[in-house]
Amino acid sequence: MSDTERTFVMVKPDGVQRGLIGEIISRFEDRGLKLVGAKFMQISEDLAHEHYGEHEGKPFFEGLVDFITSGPVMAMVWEGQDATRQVRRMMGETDPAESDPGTIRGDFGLDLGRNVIHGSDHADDGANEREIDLFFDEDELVDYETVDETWLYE
Ligand code: IDP
Repeated sequence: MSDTERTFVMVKPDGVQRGLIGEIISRFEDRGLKLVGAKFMQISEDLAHEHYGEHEGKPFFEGLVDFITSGPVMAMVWEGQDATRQVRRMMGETDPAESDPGTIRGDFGLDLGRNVIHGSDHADDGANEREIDLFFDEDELVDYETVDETWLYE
């Protein structure tokens, strides 16, 4: 196996309210990714500002903070080969309307402001580690091997 990495994923409040946590987790499990951390939580205003800091000042920023703090989220860390990029491919585009059927946003969303899931941006170097650090303490992440790794990786 090469390029094993961890990536931060979050089912947003709309995904939680719509009962999509299990479906989304199943997709990543089926793909062969390994869950190494999970936290069902409510995001504070401070955490929202930190997490979405790059969007501060944009017209949609306040609405985004209101939305992401409006109800619980399922924060997770998934591990696997090329995990950050593969999760993004499975998520689809930022706008569900532009996302292909078969992707999470393409199957479960219609509107840009309600796009169900967040995943670290693979084009933003180090975003995965930064976001994992923001949401998880080191001792909340688990190192373990699964029985099928020999059959997932050459
Ligand atoms: P990403 O979630 O696909 O990485 P980003 O550009 O980082 O996309 O935007 C973060 C989040 O901000 C999006 O997932 C979406 O919820 C929200 N967002 C981005 N652009 C808009 C917009 O133009 N209107 C409303 N919400 C937006």
